[in-house]
Amino acid sequence: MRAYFYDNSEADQRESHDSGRPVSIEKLSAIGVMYQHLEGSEQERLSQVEKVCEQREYKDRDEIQISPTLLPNYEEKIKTFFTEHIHEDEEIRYIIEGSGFFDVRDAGDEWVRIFVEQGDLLIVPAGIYHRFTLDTNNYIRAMRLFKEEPKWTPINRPEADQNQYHVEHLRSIGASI
Ligand code: KMT
Ligand code: NI
Repeated sequence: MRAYFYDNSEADQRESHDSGRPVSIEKLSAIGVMYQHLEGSEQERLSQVEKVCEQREYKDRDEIQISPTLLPNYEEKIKTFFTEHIHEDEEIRYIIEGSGFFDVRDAGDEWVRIFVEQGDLLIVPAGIYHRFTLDTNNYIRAMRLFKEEPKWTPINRPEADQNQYHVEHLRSIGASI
C-alpha cells in the first residue's frame, strides 16, 4: 500500500505527486476509506471480493478498462474522472490489472493520494470528495461493484458542498463543517 499527501504541483496528474509525507491504512480508515490488498491466486482473490459483495449487499458489477485505445471517449472520461466529485453511494473498486491513483480529501481538506494496483480493493465512502487518474503506465482494468441501481452520477465541487451525503460524511469523520 502506498498512500501519501499530494504535493499539489502542476506536473502531469499521472506523475506520482508524492510530497514525502506518508499516510497509513489507519489514517485512511479514519476518513472512511477502506483499503485492502487481497492475497492469493486470482481465483482466491475473486472469492474474497464475492464475500465483500455479500456482506455489503452489492448485487451487481461490471468491468472497466481504461487506456487511450481501449476506452471510448477516453479524453473526455479521463477529465470527468479527475474532476473533484462525490457520489451518493460507495465507490468500490477491485483492481484486476494495471494501476492508477485515487485522490481523496482528508478531514483538513487536503488531498491524499492512494496508489492502486493488481489485487487491491478500495472502498471510497459516499459523500467524500475524490478523483481518479491513470498513472504513467496508462492502463487499468477494474471491477466496479454496486447495488442493483448504480448511482454513478458524479456531483462536482462546489455543487456537492451542501449535499446531505457529503455533510454526513464530514460529520462522520469529525471534520469541521
Ligand atoms: C470512477 O468512477 O472514477 C472510475 O470508475 C474510475 C476508474 S475505476 C479504476
Ligand atoms: Ni467517483
